[in-house]
Amino acid sequence: MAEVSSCSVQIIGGDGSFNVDGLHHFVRATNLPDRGRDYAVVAIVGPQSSGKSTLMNHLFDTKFKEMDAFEGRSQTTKGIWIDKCAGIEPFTIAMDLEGTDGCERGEDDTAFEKQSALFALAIADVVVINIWCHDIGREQASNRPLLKTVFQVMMRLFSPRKTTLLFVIRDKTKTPLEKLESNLREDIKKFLNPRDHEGAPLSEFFNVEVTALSSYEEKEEQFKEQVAELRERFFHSISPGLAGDSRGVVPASGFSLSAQWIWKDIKENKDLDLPAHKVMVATVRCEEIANEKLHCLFANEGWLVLEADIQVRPVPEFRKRLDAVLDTYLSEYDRETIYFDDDVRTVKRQYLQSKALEEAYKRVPNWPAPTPAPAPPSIWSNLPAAVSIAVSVAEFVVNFLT
Ligand SMILES: Nc1nc2c(ncn2[C@@H]2O[C@H](COP(=O)(O)OP(=O)(O)OP(=O)(O)O)[C@@H](O)[C@H]2O)c(=O)[nH]1
Ligand SMILES: [Mg+2]
Repeated sequence: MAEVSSCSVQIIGGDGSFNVDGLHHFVRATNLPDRGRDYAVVAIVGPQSSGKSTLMNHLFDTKFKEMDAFEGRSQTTKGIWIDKCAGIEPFTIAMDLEGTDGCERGEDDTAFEKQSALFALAIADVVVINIWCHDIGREQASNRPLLKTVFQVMMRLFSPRKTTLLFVIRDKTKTPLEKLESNLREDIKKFLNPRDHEGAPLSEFFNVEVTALSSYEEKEEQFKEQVAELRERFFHSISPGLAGDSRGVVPASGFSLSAQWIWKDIKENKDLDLPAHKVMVATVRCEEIANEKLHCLFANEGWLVLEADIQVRPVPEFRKRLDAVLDTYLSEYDRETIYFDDDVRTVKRQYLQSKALEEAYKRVPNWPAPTPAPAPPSIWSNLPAAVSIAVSVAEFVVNFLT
């Protein structure tokens, strides 16, 4: 069962269930929809009990649950949790994942770790890969299955943008960072199949960054200083910065929907086509916003006065006054949909316009029958082929779900 705490929210339970209410609660509490494209997501993956939650909490002042060292080493984070990074601009969402290789799930049950790694890669701008320093360059290291998972699932992801993989090496030794970094890059190469993505280099899909931290348990002061330095890199991360480019980012008001659909596809073992997802999200959100505007329009004082007037006498310039009210809501629609796909928002704008006129004619029986309001142009004729396929899939999914 999904849990919600006052600070952080478990959006995916250990059983793979999606906590829709919890995510809505988080989105509302943080005013996320107002951020437009001005937000970033940072996720952390890594072996169980490797200090992931501890690092996130120190980096971002989040409140993820950490293991109590005096209780012994066992699984602490279950499923996937999110929290707001405190004091970081732009608005940044921290995502804490269940550790990999935990004995709780057993050696053969790697389904959840693959699914959650894919989710992190699909949603986050920066994926922190938390690894032990002593594992670098070792054949039987605990980071092996993790790296294998990350690069395997990457093949199922079609993303229009580069994600940043930030390797954080924990409990660094005296070995210089340059040396560790080159060993790590050698390790990574072993997981890349030269035929994957037609042999394109890793750098085409990811920005790879490497950093190292002293042990929190042995050298707490140094750890804190280094974490403070690392934190600096998350300021203005999207302009452009650590988070890379913002191509393909879903506007913040579509984040919740997007996360749910991506998780659903992952659970159903589908390849993830993020550009198509973006269009699906745009279709649903633009239509929701258009319907909200319709609702507001017919509750608007200007419209109500006009509607009352025309019931008793002819109103000169009725259409002009109706258009003035409608324009207010069209402008609001334009503002609220600005970051969504242009083709989709144009189609849904025409839908808003024609629905508004249709409804106005229905409510004003004395009004001479107008030439019928133009039917909303077929999405098919307005959109490029790839987009229209995605829109129709979206509409199918929406119809199916509702
Ligand atoms: N050696 C060492 N231990 C650490 C470090 N940071 C945290 N720990 C300890 O590691 C234990 C696990 O910490 P968590 O932050 O809960 O680890 P986690 O990776 O989130 O664990 P799971 O959520 O169960 O996967 C705690 O006892 C921490 O105090 C570190 O830098 N080095
Ligand atoms: Mg944890």
